[in-house]
Amino acid sequence: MYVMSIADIKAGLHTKYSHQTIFLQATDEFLKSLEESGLADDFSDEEFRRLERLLVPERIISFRVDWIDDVGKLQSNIGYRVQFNSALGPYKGGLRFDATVNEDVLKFLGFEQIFKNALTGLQLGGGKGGSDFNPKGKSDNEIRSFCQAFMVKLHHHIGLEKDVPAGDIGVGGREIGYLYGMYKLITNSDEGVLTGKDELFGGSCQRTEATGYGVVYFAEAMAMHHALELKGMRAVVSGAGNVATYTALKLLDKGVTVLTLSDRGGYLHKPDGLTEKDIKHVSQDKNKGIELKNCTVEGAIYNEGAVWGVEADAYFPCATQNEMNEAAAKQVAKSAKLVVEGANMPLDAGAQKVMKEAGILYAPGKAANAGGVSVSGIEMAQNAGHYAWTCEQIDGELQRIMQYIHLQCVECGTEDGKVDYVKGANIAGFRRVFEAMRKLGW
Ligand code: NDP
Ligand code: 2IT
Repeated sequence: MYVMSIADIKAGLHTKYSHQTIFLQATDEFLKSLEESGLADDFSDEEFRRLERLLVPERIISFRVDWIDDVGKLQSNIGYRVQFNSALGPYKGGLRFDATVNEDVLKFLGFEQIFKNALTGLQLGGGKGGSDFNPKGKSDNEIRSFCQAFMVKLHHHIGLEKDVPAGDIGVGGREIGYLYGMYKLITNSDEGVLTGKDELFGGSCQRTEATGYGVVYFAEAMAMHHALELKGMRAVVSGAGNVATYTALKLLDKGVTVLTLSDRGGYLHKPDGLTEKDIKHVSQDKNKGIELKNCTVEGAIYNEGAVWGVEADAYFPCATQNEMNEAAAKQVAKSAKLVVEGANMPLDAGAQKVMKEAGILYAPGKAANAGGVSVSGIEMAQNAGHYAWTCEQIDGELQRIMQYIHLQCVECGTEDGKVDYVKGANIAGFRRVFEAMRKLGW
């Protein structure tokens, strides 16, 4: 029997992967966009078959990671790499180290990454990996021991023209350094197989800042397209990690008042606006493992719970998936003009619906947070050419790519004069990957 509709494909996924609810949330959103676009109305059987294939990872690798903690005890975790789609180039996407990591979470992230990477216009396939290793409270020695053990297992499966990992939650510059150090030792090669490396050994200027900066460049393009100005707006930023920090700092540059930062425990709220010094101070404390409730920022109040009750003009969820639910979105919708995702899928399906019904300008992560992987792509190009670009060149290229992604969202997501950025991003990304799969004979 041939599959003849999107509804059949969706039903098939829900039957087979009923236990993978986060992955299904991501595929449901994508299939809804495809349905709304009408693109599949004339699909042949072959095209439906190809669509089914796009929804199944090309390969999932999982492995045990054994390491020794500071008291000499043998510890074990599970490591993964989801190599989702390589139609456009080598698998590319981050590694997440967090207690919540499992195959479901990494399949969702890998799936999102396919379309995000397609939108950048670069030659990048989609993948994601990581481990349920919890870095919280671990010593530097334990982090290094884990990273080295993880790479012993992962190195078989990655390569410059095969699969190029980077960072994500729990994996920053320090972890990338330890991972890359082990890769170099095992393989006796200096191919830049990871991105987000230190500039001392092949890293790119501005990769650390790229995701957050890109989020703001995207927000700026969105605002401009709708005759709004970021300057003078008040913004709520969630998270206090890499993406949140550089989103907040770039917002300051643009004349936006940044009211908040948050972590798993609660949020810091400074009604007069956090200064550059405040944001850098919080970031330094967080990098030392200090919780937000113990960070002292003059003029700021710490509250437990989620940040979404704070009134603002623009909201930048930069922490994690499903951090904003429908109830929170209703609070946000009271004052929001813009909601721009720095994290991957921070709005759940109910929250997305609220934004749509309220007519709020809302950009999904796969479009707005693509600046990180874009500069990763530029890092790969620099490594391949054995030459470092200047920071000015990289920032210029990052701005160009974010504007190009915005344009694609407008082209594929505009209906009745309104831009549906979710539909625009899904459809523009999909077209590129689907066409490549066809031409490759897949
Ligand atoms: P970091 O580890 O640097 O920071 C993560 C932040 O999110 C921390 O403040 C953390 O709080 C908070 N957080 C994590 N899990 C939860 C949770 N369950 N509830 C509430 N807060 C939580 O990660 P990044 O900044 O790199 O990543 C943030 C998001 O951005 C992720 O969705 C990631 O996939 C996405 N992203 C990252 C890119 C990158 O280049 N790094 C690129 C594109 C997207 P705490 O400090 O308490 O742990
Ligand atoms: O979600 C993401 O885009 C990332 N974590 C960055 C991926 C990358 O390869 O730079």
